[in-house]
Amino acid sequence: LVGAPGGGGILHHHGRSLPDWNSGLIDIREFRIGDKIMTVDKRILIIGAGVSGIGAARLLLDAGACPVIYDGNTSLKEEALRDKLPESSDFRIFLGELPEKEKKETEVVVLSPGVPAELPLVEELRENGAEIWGEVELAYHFAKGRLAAITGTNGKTTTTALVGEILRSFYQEVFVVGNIGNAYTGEALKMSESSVTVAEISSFQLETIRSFHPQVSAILNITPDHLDRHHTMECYMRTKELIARNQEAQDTCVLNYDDEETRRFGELVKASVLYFSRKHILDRGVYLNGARIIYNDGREQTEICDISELHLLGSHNHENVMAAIAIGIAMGVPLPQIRRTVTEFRAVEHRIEFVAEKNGVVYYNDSKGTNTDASIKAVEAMTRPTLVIGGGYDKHVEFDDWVKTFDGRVKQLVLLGATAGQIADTARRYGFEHIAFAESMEEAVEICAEKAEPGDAVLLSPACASWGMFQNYEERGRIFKDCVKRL
Ligand code: UMA
Repeated sequence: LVGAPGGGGILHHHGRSLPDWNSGLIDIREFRIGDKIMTVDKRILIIGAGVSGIGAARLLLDAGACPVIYDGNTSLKEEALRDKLPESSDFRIFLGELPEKEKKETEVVVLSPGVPAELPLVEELRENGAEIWGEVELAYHFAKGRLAAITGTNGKTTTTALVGEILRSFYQEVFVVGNIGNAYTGEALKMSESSVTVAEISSFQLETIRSFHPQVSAILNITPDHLDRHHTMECYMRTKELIARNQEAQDTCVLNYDDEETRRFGELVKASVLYFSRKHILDRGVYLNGARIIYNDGREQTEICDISELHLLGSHNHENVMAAIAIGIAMGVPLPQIRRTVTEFRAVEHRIEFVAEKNGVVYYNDSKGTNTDASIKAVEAMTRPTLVIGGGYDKHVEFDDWVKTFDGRVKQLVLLGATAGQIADTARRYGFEHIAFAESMEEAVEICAEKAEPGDAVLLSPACASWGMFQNYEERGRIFKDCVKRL
């Protein structure tokens, strides 16, 4: 467990180091004066003016600070950013270059998750003595009530959304925040002691946590992703595990028993572990027995539901449901409410989302398939001959495992983006020849519509992030849906 409480320091993995970016973090209470914080003259720099940066700026402004907002993207419009923040508030914005004076005077840096802590600018600020905070860590300091935090390579968003619904079925004041698209900083000040929050937390966000301490944590699975940012699988795994680093014996850590890494991690955590499993009958935990989802509290087994009652496609989704059940139980929601919610819940947008049926061809939007593992699950969930639209930003991963699942299921591959060539080469190596290339999503959808026959499915599940062609996977998914609707 990297940088365990009190530990700090640097751990080495395969020659790569995973520094504790936060060692020596200033205690936020130093900033508090009455209800206001940071009225003392701390100079706070927010890096990134996206969802997180704007959330962090709003929080800091509400709390009485005067932050500086910086974004490296010169094509952003200062006016548009100002419109997102309270009118009369006191902040400054820099786009493109950050003046030397600002670099020198910055005392606290708040990083957006997309900004690597090893970015030269961040390094420079650290060397100048600035403290590095993540946006999640900042939010956590102001948040109140109980917290469940979910990480994992895949299934995070579906599980988080489902847990949100489970919590709403029982609690009054529920917040669903984090990587799901709703900045944690944007909600933290609205919370009270009776609030319950579920946060989707990515590995990017975990890189810069320090005191973040959820009462319930969950790691759904760990497969290769974001290796361009975390460098090695080892670093990526250790980063994911940070979600439980501050947990104590009275807390719960929900883990996937079928994933060797997360099962092993269960032996190391201080929190009480609640496993879920699709493949094993558990003495304690949530598991699948035939088609029935069972909860065993260590004494008795209770059937929650039958998987035929669920509206989510694919066995990976059965895992997400079991994880959500375990998290719901650990958050104190009674079983009847959990049962009702999981059987009513439908797919989240961009996750094997049904779009339309055109000329007997069914179109699914799985734009959230931003890595091979997610896209393998989507391909495996298809029950018709399928045309897949794939490719996108290059995260330096291999596509072999994804291509191997095509056999007998995928009849056509339409590729776009930076990885198109690499995916095509991989597919050909496995004897898959039905490959077309497209310059835009519109062209990709048109090619599919032309080649598909009644009874087929078209699946957008790129196995890659959207960056480079789209702002984010949501934009990619919406453009896909618009193209399909226009057919
Ligand atoms: N920027 C810089 N310098 C850099 C990198 C980025 O200035 O080196 C600027 C960009 O120009 C841009 C801004 O930072 O204007 C974007 O910041 P960001 O990339 O952190 O994105 P946000 O809009 O703040 O959204 C982030 C998450 N994005 C990422 O982690 C990349 C969102 O997750 C999340 O929903 C949101 O915070 C709220 O918590 C998206 C995501 O793709 C969905 N996550 C990855 C995933 O799920 O695989 C981790």
